[in-house]
Order: sequence, then structure tokens, then C-alpha cells
Amino acid sequence: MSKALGNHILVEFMNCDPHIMNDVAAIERDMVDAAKKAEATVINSTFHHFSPYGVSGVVVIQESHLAIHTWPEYGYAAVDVFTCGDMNSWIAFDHLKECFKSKSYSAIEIKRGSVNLLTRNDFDITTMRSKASEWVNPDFYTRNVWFTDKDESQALSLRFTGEVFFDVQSPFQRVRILESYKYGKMLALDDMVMTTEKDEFHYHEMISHPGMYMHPNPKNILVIGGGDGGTIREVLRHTSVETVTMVEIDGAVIDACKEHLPQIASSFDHPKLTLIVGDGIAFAKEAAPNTYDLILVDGSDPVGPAEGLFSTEFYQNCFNALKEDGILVAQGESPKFNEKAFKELNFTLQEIFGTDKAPVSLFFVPTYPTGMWSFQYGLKGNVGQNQVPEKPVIDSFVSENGLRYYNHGLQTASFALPNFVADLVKK
Ligand code: SPD
Repeated sequence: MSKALGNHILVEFMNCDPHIMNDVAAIERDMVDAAKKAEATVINSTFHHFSPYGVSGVVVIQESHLAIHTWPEYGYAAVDVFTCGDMNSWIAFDHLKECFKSKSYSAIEIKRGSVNLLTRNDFDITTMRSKASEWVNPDFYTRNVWFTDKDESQALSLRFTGEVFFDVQSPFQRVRILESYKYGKMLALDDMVMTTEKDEFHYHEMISHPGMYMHPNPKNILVIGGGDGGTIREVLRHTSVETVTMVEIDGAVIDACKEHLPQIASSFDHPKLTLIVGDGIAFAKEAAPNTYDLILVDGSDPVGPAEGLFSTEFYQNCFNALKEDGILVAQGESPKFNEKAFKELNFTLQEIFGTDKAPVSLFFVPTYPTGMWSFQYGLKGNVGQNQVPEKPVIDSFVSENGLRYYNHGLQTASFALPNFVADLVKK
């Protein structure tokens, strides 16, 4: 056989474990290890996860590259290993076959750059060769592992370190704690970003304080969802509070956050808290009428276990469970990213609480797709969004508690809507 510049193996890994095929961190680790086992020198790796599923990535090695694209729904990975020099690509193949738990596979090997067919030109590489020999490969390689939260036409990507601190498939969802470079550790549920260490305060301060200050004397609070603990942490800052009941369906979320996000999950031992691990939708249905001053619905997006948190029946039950001047605050989705759910929720609240009793508060979360997010309110009885304490009262609460997002201005200003958002919720 004539001499070739490179060797390329194209691999079909079939009947692989679908969970592994959707796990960007595991695939990146396995591909890098495969390269190292085959005695390649790893330069860097770039991997992306695509929600709801699929991983693409490449490991650049001094001897060329390893690349992959996966289809978890078919338990399939297309892999190619391109090398030059003496590296044995089949060592990488064997390693990946084991890691992916592939039950059937095939591969073809192609020689690339047959020197018989190529004509060498007079490009002078002597100086480059001496430069190249001076280059020392660093002991580390650069990792580019990306977590992507997306719909069919837009996305938010965060680069993460590849560290996976928690990864449990609960009966409801996949619960993970990963680490992003920019925003620190983050809680992801089924591939959707829920909260991160560095920007959680945007969400948790804004779900809690505007409603708490709109109410003249909030004593009994119900939180549905909110398993990371950030919402109860904020609510419990208010001295008027006598009881907080929190109902979270997924105990795995609480466990994950207590262990890995302790600054968010800091109030689970508070004496005023009653924590129930159970179904918040059923809880609202069975709740006694006129019980709560505030109900905060800190749920995830309207897929999986949170779907029922967007139904008319659920909000009617919340309305009944609120006291006469009670306030409902619900995670309201994004008017840009999930316009349909945003609108439908507001129409539901208008129907139950009244047309002018369902205001929307907007705030920014850099780690949610589009960054523009909302809380939607249902105001029962005589409470109103403009009935708020004097500025000095809120100012001292903000400074005593070291709040970083909420302030007196936002108490009313967050309800001012851009025209296109106001139009979305006009009946
Ligand atoms: N796409 C994210 C929707 C927000 C879900 N809730 C976040 C939980 C924070 N406590």
C-alpha cells in the first residue's frame, strides 16, 4: 500500500445507552480519555449539548482530531478519529465502545492524503520545523463544554467546566448541578437552567419582595415549588411573616441544592417553615379557603412536572386558598422566549382575578433564554400594585438585608411594560 499522510476511521456506534448519548459532560470526558489512551496529545475540546437532546463535539489533538455527533433518540453516535503519525486509533475506538455501551458498531478505515497522488511543492518548512520543536505542550488542555437551553429557533448557551456535582434521574426529572464559568454552579432540570449562584438573586428577590410589600400585613405564606430554597430565604426576611408552607414535588431538587448551593438553600431549617415534599397542585386543591396572604408559585417551565402549574383549575384553587386581600405571584415565563405560555397564563389570571387584577412584573435573568422574564400576579380583594410603603421603609429593608436587585423604584417600575408586552396581555 502506498504511504499516506493520515488515517481516518469513521465509526457507527449503535444501540448505545441513550442517557450517555445525551450527556455532554460524560461524552467530553470519554472522548478526551479515548485520545489520551491512544497516546495522543490533547490540545483542546469543544462540546455542545443541544436541548432537548444531542451532543456535538471535537477534541483537537496534536495528531489531528476526534469528532462526534449523537442522536440519543436512536442510541446512535457518529464518530470520526483522524490521526497522523503512529497513533493507533483503534485504541480510542475500543474505549468509546465500552463507555457508550454500544451493542452494535461498524467502522471503516480510510487512508487520507496518499502521497502517490500528491505533488510536493517548494513551500519551505525548515524554519517552521525548528519553531515547532521549541513548542512545549502545556500540561492542561482548554475545555469548551457548552450547556444550551433552547427552543426550535433561539438558545442560551453557557460554557461550563465539565464538573458534574449532582446528576440524579428523579421520578419527575433529571436533576443536575453543573458548574458554569461565568455564573458559578447551576441547577438544571431536564436540560433547562433553573438558577445559578451568581444571578439567583434577580429571580428570588423579585418573586418575593414586590408582593410582600404590596400586601399590608403578610403573615401566612404558601410557596409552591421553589425546591432550591431561594424564595423561602427571601420571604423569611420579612418580620411580619408567621408561617411559611413550602410544597415541592421533587425531594431530589432540595437534596441537590442543600448540598451544592447552600447559600440559596439556607433557610430549610427556619422555625417558621413547614416543608412538604409533595404535589403542589393537589395541595392547592385541598387547601382550606381563605388561608394564605400570599401564594408564590416558583415552578419550572410548562413541561414535565410543572405543566399543571399553568392550568385554570390550579389558579382557581389558589384563588380560593387566598385570604380576602391575598396576592398570587407566579413564575410567568418570558414574553420573548415563550410568548404563548406567557399570554395564556395572563389570560387565565385575568379570568379568575379580574381584567385589571393580573399585572405583570418584568425583570432580567441573564441565564434564561432572551434574559427577559416575568412574574405574573393575581390580586384578590382590594390590594393593588401601587399601594406600597414609603421609600425609607423599603430602603432600610434593602440595606439591612443587602439586597442586590430589588429596590423601592422597582417595586412599582417593574410593572411598567414595554408596548409590545402590554399588547400581548390586552384582551
Ligand atoms: N426557564 C426557567 C424558568 C424558571 C423556573 N424557576 C426557577 C426556580 C428558581 N427558584
